[in-house]
Amino acid sequence: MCYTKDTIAAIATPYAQGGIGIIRISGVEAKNIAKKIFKPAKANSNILNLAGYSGLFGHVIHNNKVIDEAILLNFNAPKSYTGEDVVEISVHSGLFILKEVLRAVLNSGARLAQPGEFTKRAFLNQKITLTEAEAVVELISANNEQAHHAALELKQGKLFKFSQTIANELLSVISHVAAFIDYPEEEVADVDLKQLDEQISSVYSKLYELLKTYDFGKIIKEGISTVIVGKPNVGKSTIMNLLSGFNRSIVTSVPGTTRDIIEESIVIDGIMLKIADTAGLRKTEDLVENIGVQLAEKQLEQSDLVLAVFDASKPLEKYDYELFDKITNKNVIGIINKTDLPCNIDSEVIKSKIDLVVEGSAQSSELFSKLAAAIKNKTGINLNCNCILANERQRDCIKRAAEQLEEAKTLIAQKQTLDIISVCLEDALHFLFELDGKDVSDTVIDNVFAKFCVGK
Ligand SMILES: Nc1nc2c(ncn2[C@@H]2O[C@H](COP(=O)(O)OP(=O)(O)OP(=O)(O)O)[C@@H](O)[C@H]2O)c(=O)[nH]1
Ligand SMILES: [Mg+2]
Repeated sequence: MCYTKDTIAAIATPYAQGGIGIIRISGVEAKNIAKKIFKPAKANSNILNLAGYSGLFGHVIHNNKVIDEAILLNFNAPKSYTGEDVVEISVHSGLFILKEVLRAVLNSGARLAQPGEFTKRAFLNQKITLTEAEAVVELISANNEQAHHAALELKQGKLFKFSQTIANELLSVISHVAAFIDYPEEEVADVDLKQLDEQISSVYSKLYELLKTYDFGKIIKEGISTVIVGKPNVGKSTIMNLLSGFNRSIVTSVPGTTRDIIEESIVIDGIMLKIADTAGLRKTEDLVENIGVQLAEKQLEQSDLVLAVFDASKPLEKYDYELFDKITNKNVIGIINKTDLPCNIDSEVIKSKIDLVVEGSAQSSELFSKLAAAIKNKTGINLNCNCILANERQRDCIKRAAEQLEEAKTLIAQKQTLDIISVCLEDALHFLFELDGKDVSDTVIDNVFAKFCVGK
């Protein structure tokens, strides 16, 4: 497989000013290279004899010039991130220092690591599975509690274990069919086609459930697309500002203030929303506002969650009723705003149209807590749900495996021979193995690790 044994190095921390920057070296020559550029403070210390997980204080010296004070950390193979000998040199994170230390390391015999090459070596040395390696990217890019939770589960092998259970179930079906085909004279139980169909359906339904998690995974990473709608002046922009925690939208007492779509990403109780404030829905002769209203209607169609706002101080009117029609089949939270003013609205009508309604004033933080609870309730996000597919590659493996099982079921229905049916079952198993990096081509591996940053 695509594994070169040379020693690689890279800056493992962001290339930016900061407290500490780390240059990571991995490979058989790691310690020899470090020895050439690192002078321990204690003269009798020898890098080559260092125990694993131990460190030394000293200086990085190159071309007889001190570059910086440094801490050298040593990891002996196979007990390191990559499974190889690894040395990490921590210095002050200055752009010049980092570059000079890296140059010193490269001049002393290391090669600059490619993006993701450290993690790729960890995979090739069987320290982690392919899905765990992918989890590293997810962990680094997680920007909210749920995305972090899902990434951590992936890293801890939840998907790997789940896919293994499914693969084992399929394997036992395949083994039975194969034994029956290959050893007809032995006492292998008959393959009952109805039973075979049921066994395949059982595996298929697990794959199908897993496939559904992909969209969920996307939502928790990118945010639930949410729109705030309602007729003009009901307080949509005030709610936008309440949720985002700053004056994102302009608020005035003039109906028709918001025209463009105003977007913001916010995290409420660990749930990420990509929220859009929109123009008030009404018929208008104003050219600019009219465009805003059209944009709002389009946004409403595309969004997964709708916050439909009503003004408690005014009776329901035509535009409110039109809004009810537009949101019939959507995931909606109704908000009866401005309850600090004398009430003139028939809130029962709203509650008969929308199953989850909160009431309050966008000018008070109480509405924020009520909305947060409603959003949690509506989005049904459960941090303890089963494993989640993290990327297109993983989804593709599961999808192909499921397609092969569907094909096998069709063949059973057509009463085809077991030989033909078992080819589909074996293909399905191959795609399940591919998910975790068994049976996987170099191109797939290269693609996975190309998504990493240098130094990871
Ligand atoms: N009393 C009271 N006034 C509110 C409340 N929420 C918003 N307002 C006021 O209502 C007016 C309209 O608020 P906006 O947030 O601009 O309303 P909007 O729905 O975005 O209006 P458009 O962008 O014009 O469609 C402003 O004067 C707000 O200060 C509330 O809960 N109580
Ligand atoms: Mg507005």
